[in-house]
Amino acid sequence: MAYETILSETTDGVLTLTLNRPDVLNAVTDTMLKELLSALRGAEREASVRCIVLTGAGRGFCAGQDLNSASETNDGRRLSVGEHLRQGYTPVVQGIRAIEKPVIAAVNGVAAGAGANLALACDVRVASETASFVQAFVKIGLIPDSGGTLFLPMLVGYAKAAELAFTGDRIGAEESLRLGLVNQVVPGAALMETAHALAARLAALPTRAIGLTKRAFNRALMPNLDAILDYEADMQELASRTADYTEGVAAFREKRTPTFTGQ
Ligand code: T3D
Repeated sequence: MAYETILSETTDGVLTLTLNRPDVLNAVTDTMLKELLSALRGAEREASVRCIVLTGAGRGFCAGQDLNSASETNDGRRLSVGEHLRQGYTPVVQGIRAIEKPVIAAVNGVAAGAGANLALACDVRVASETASFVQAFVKIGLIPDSGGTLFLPMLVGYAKAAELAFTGDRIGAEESLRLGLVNQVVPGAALMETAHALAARLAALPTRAIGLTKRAFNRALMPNLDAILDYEADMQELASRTADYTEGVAAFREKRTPTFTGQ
């Protein structure tokens, strides 16, 4: 199937989805969210797909929400941030967690905001030496969404999660490995070969058993995921009504340092 914002290719039971807006580090638009969801649902139905790899085109993995694009309903009404999360991001995160096939993030570069948390929603992360993670939300007055309030502390522990979420500091691949955010770090040139080799290996194993294992991990570790995504949307709605959010987004667009007032 041809998409506008992602590339999709299946080889030997492995579906590779490549976020494909490299000029903006694969920042997320509504079209991209719809296409990702459609690709995940297709992969769920298609028995010949037995493992999925998610990666980004160019030098970035994904810069999170496209801060220059507005989200609208079919009748042209502008969506609130909370509504946008519920309609756009939540189904994709739920889709990654619900599909009973392994999903590997091949993190080729910077993963920021919701882009970082889409990577964290995956089962396994292989990172290139140039990969980095940024919980960028705070820099525009927002809270970690797309499951970040669950996945981040689950992977790195609460103290480090709080530090990363509160500061918005960018951490590199080696630090991410040390913290347990990624499974493996490899040279950039070897990233896709390494991710595909792991994917091909998993695709040749008993898919049903792996899927049931994933379902059991979901139950053991993330039984409240739906409620957490819903609560994040509520909190993000509140955050998006602050002056600091308006200032944060304006500063990003104007390429200047924001001045936050705490309001
Ligand atoms: O609205 C809702 O529904 C709420 C949902 C929220 C979910 C979220 O994801 S909120 C968080 C959104 N993302 C960010 O705040 C990250 C913004 N980007 C950055 O902080 C930096 O770009 C990075 C740390 C990711 C990378 O920095 P760097 O120095 O490697 O690259 P750069 O020069 O900043 O970016 C390269 C280009 O991509 C640049 O465009 P230009 O100047 O070459 O024309 C930049 O503007 C563009 N870009 C990067 N991120 C975004 C973006 N354009 C639109 N939206 C972006 N998120």
